[in-house]
Amino acid sequence: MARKFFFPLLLLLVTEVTGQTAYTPSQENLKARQWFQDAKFGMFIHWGVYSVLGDGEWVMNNQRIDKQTYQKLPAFFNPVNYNPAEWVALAKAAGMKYITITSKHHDGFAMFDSKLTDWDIIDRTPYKKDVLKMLAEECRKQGIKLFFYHSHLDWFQENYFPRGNTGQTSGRPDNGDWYKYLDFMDGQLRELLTNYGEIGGIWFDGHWDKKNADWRLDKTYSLIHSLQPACLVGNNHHLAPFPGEDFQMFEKDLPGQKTTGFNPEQSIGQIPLETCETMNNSWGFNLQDKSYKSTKNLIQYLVRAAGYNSNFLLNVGPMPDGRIQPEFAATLKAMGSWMDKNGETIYGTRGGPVSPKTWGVTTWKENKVFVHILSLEDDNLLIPDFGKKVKNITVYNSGTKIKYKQDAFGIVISVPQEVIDETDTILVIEI
Ligand code: FHN
Repeated sequence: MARKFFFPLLLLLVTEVTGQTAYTPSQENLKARQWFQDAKFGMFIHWGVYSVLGDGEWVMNNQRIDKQTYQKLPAFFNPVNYNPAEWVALAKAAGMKYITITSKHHDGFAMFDSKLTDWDIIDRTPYKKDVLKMLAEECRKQGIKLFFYHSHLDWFQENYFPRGNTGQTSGRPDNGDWYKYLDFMDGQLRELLTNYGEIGGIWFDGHWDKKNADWRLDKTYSLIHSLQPACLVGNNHHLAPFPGEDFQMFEKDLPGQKTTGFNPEQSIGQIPLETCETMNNSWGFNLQDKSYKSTKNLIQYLVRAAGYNSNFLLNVGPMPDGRIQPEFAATLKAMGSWMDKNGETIYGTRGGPVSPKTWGVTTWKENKVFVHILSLEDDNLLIPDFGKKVKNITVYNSGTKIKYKQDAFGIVISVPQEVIDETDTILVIEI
């Protein structure tokens, strides 16, 4: 077959089969992926008018509030204590390198100045300021990358029709133009990728609400990459990655784990990975949720994520007055102290040569393998052979020499009790 017909036909076939054309990331996108994998740790922020009710970000759906009633809420959203410089400084103090904030969650409310709807922070709240623009400027000033979480799912727009599994009690008419909704969504993404400077990535969520719909991902992803080629696209659809996606996220689970039921069908793709988790059990501000995870638990989550070659996106749900609750701030600062001492074993590493174990994980950077022992079962540790000759093994930070024996089967390491750290005993294998 003449070449001039073969490739267009192949492209058409790929499109038909996957609904997506083959995607070739640009050089700046590939560079951004490297940066992302090196960054390792980010702050997730779920913030919206729902925070006024203090019952999480699903309150509109869970309390069966119709949109007429829900529209009363923005009038009470006046975050007079919002200080983006403090938020960014707190993220940095925690050792975080990027922030992913909700530009629009499922309630459809735009936390930015959108010209496509008055259902936004400028037109509907007494605060009348673009909190995302303020944050974007502060992130640029303090050297933190900014990503936007943008919900595919929308409980407010009437063109989000046929509706999906949720938002059935939002009081919308039983008609609408699905492709007009997608045009509206693409229009808001154009605003976010045009008016807020360099955007590190777009974190989509909500595809799962209408799994079989024509989400026109190809068109949306192409729009994003045409506006900002380095902008990383991720989609929390809990499926294997689609073409056009630059990173893959997992929710409340390490990559490949299926402990929460969120990711039953999700296989691990060949693109950078990220897992996300809450500091209590809520994404959006929840007044009553005091089930705070310990600093140790969250540090170990971060370490395990790195061992799974994944980033860790840790969430805060700011209060309606604009403050991040003190319990979260204290834990984030404690995590930052740990990162100050041990960040070298996390930042810029990749998953180690030994697959994650119950005792812990390994991370790898240049000629060093960092062994993160999180729960040692006995005094000797067996590291299966990974094809490298060991030069020496020491305790990270102290440099204390560690006894070991290497043979064809692997490395047996003797871990003396006195070097055990109850959060993370880090050994350095120099190869
Ligand atoms: O429904 C959302 C939820 O509100 C939150 O944004 C999380 C964050 O990963 N994602 C969805 C639940 O899977």
